[in-house]
Amino acid sequence: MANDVPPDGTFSEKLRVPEALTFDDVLLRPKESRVEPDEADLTSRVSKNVELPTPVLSAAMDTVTEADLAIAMARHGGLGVIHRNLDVDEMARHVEKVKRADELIIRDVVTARPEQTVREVDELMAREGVNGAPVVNEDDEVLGIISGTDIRPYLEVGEQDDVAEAMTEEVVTAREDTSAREALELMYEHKIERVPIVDDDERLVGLLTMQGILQRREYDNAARDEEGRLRVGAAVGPFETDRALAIDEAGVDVVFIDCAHAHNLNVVDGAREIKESVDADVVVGNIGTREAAEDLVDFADGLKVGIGPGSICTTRVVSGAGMPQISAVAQVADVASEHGVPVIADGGIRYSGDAIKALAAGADAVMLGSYFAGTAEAPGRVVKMNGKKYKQYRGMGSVGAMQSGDDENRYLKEEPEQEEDYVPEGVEAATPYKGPLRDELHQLAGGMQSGMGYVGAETVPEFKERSEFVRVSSAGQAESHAHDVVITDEAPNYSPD
Ligand code: RVP
Repeated sequence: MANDVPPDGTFSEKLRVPEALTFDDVLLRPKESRVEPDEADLTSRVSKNVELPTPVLSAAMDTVTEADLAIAMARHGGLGVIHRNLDVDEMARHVEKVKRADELIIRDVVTARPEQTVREVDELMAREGVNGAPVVNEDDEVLGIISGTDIRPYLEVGEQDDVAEAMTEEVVTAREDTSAREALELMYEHKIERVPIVDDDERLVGLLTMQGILQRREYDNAARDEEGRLRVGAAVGPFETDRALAIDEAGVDVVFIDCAHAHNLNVVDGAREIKESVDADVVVGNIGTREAAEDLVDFADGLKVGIGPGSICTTRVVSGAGMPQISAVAQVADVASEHGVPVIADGGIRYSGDAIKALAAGADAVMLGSYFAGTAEAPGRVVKMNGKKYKQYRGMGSVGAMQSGDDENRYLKEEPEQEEDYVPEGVEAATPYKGPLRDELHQLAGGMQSGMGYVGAETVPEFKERSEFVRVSSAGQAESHAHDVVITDEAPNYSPD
């Protein structure tokens, strides 16, 4: 009855609901600035002990992050998070591959024995992808070094001589504390390309190569650990302590507890147990509310935010639950920042502008899936449709991803007997092929720096402090995009939805 209608028009207390906002609802308010965008420093933390030059993460999805993409991400300042649709040993190998990719001192050295034949060593080096190997005895003492140049003349004349015959006996070695510069000087002086590293008993403990040193120089903005190795993250289910221990042992920098709803209290217990078992930092997610943050800040090294914003995610329509991403990030960050716990905004980021808005809302770093799934380094084949190149991209809660994973999949309710039994919360899709990751990350970081320039902030903490939002109407949103024109040449950082 009309008399029951309260003055503000709501019919029920239940409908007095808070508003929640997402990326397109807000813009950064431009402010007085002397900051040139290329001077803006994006350095920020993803977890209590891990800082990145570019606070951007690639999603733990089976069409996004394996070792190759994680290597490229870390070389350009970000962090790849290896997905967990892999068996534990294989996953540990992906982590090790990243950690070993740019090692200054190679620890896992390919060696030869003096009694091996030249042909055997040639085959060994081809298999391992190296062009030289220290020759050691059974006590690992260095006797010589053999390279492709030593071997080739023997192979030409079809000789089967042993390595002792072909190797260079005068080996220039160095100690563990040799710097890259000293090693280069040694190599220059002796016209060599590799220097075995030996301990006080002259036993081989590693190898420095010219290629390794030069490669390191090329990536001067890389995300590295204290020993100079590339950083890497990897995902585990909330009850997968064994997987967590295996990747921790393999040297992972950050373990990501990967769950669709980390405010499930059983998940909180599982995550706490994993945190107590590993040395690496532990980031817990995903969450989307203040209360969830309150229940996790006492042990988590980082919190990951996103309930339903992902491009391939149908959680909100399937379950009816979710939280628009800017509001979710802001709520979690309010709590987390008081406890010094970094926040990662995960999902829904289409443009660099979205990424920097996430930081303005309080995130310390951002995670993206679709943005990187089309890069050359992402797993999967390039396919051609209507003359255009695409790569597969699918939600980890899609039927396909659930079928190829184990029963710890974050979206799986119970082990299904047939395809129709799955209740997916994600779709399988394709995304345009984009070429090398480097160019994508460059556009993303460059756009984020522009945002810092408009707000007048030189560092991320300053940006978070200074930035303010304005609310945008739907007319304002339309005005933001290219409009009333026909785009003739696609920009590298913009394509209309
Ligand atoms: P986007 O960058 O918008 O493609 O979103 C990627 C994020 O989506 C992931 O990091 C993850 O949190 C979420 N995701 C992954 N699979 C699914 C799903 O199937 N629902 N959602």
